[in-house]
Amino acid sequence: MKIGIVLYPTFGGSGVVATELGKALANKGHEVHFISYNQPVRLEHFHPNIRYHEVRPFHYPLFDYQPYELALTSKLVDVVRYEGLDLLHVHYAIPHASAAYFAKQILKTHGIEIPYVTTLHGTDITLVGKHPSFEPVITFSINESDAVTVVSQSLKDDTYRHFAIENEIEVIHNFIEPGSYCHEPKGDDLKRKQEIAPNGERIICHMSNFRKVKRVQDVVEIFKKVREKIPAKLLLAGDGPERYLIEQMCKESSICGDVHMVGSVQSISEIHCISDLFVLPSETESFGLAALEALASGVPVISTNAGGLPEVNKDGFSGFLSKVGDINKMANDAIHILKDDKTLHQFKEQAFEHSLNFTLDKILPKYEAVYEKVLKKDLTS
Ligand code: GMT
Repeated sequence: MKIGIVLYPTFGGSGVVATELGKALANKGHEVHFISYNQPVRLEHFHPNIRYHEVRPFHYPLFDYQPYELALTSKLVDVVRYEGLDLLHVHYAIPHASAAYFAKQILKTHGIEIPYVTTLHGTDITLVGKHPSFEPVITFSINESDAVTVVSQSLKDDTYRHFAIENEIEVIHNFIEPGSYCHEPKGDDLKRKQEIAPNGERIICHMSNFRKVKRVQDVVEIFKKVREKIPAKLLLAGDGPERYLIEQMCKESSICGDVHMVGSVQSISEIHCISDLFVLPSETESFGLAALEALASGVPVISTNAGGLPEVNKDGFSGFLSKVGDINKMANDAIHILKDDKTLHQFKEQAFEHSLNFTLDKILPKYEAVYEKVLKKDLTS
C-alpha cells in the first residue's frame, strides 16, 4: 500500500506513535509518505520505503494567523496526486482530520477517491477538541472519516461522551518494539548511572512536555517524600511551559542537587536504562505512551488512574495507580517498590512482562486491517 501519514513532528506521543507506525509499515514493504511541517523527531534514519513531504505555509503580512490547515490541505492534494497514494492516515484530529476531509473533496474533482483514517490521541478530544472554537469541525471530520481509531477504551468513551459521533470507533493501543529498549546499564549507560547516583541512590524519572496536565509539580512533591526515607535522585526529561515553576520548586526546597533537568533528549531509552521508577501523575492521559516505554525497559510505573492509564499500568503488578493528586499514596507506593532490591527486582520483571501485551507485532496488523477495510469501501456515494 502507499500510505500518507499526517502527524505532528514533535516529541509528543501522537507524533511518536505515528512515526513508529510508519517505520514499521515501511519495514513490512508498504510505501510510507510522512506529511508535516518538520522532519518528525523519531525519523532519524534513511529508509528506501519512506518519503517525507514538508508543508510550508505561505507567509503574507495580511495574515495575523498563518492558515496552516490550507497549506496542509494543498500539500495533501499534491502528494496524493503525484505519489498515487492509496489512503491517508491522520494522527491527532486538529487540524489534520478536517484538512484530510477537504483534500478528499478536492481530489474528487480530479477523479481521485481516497479514504482517510483518523486516529484520535487524547488532548484533541479531552482538552482542545471540545472547545467551542473547534468542536463543530472536529465532530464533522470524525464523522466523515472512513475509519476512526483511538488509543484506549477510555478515549473511546470520552469521544462518544463529548461529541455527537455516529461513526464506529476502534481501540488500537499504543505499542512498543521490545528489542529496542535497554534493561541493564552497561558501558556508557553504567558510567552515566554511577555519575548520577554515585552512592547507589535509587533513580526516579519523569518524562513529559511539562504541560499543566502532566502535574510535574506532583513528581517533585512525591520525590521529596521518597527522599526522606530512601536516598534517591530525580531525572526530569522533557521541556515545556511548567519547567520554570519546577525549577523554582527545586530551588525553594533545596533539592536541586538531587534533581537533574535533562531537557528534551531524543534517546529516551538512555534515561529508562538507568532508572528504577517512572512517575506519571497526569490529570488526564488518554493512554500514556511514556509509561509504556518505561515498562518496556523494565521500569515500574507510579501513575494516576486517569483516562487510559489503568489500561497500561496494572495496579500492584507493573506499578501502582492512585487518584489524581494523591501525593501521599504515590510516595508510599514508590517507597514500597524501592525499599529493597528484591521487591524492586520483582516489579522490574513484572513491568517488562506487562509491556509485552503491547508489542508492535500485536498492534500493527490491527492498523493494516483498518486500511484493508477502508480500501474496500465504496467511496463514490
Ligand atoms: O501527552 C501529550 O501531551 C502528548 C500527546 C500528543 O497528542 O502528542 O499525547 C497523547 O497521545 C499519546 C499517543 O497516543 C498518548 O499516549 C498520550 O497519553 C496522550 N496524551 C494525553 O492524553 C495527555
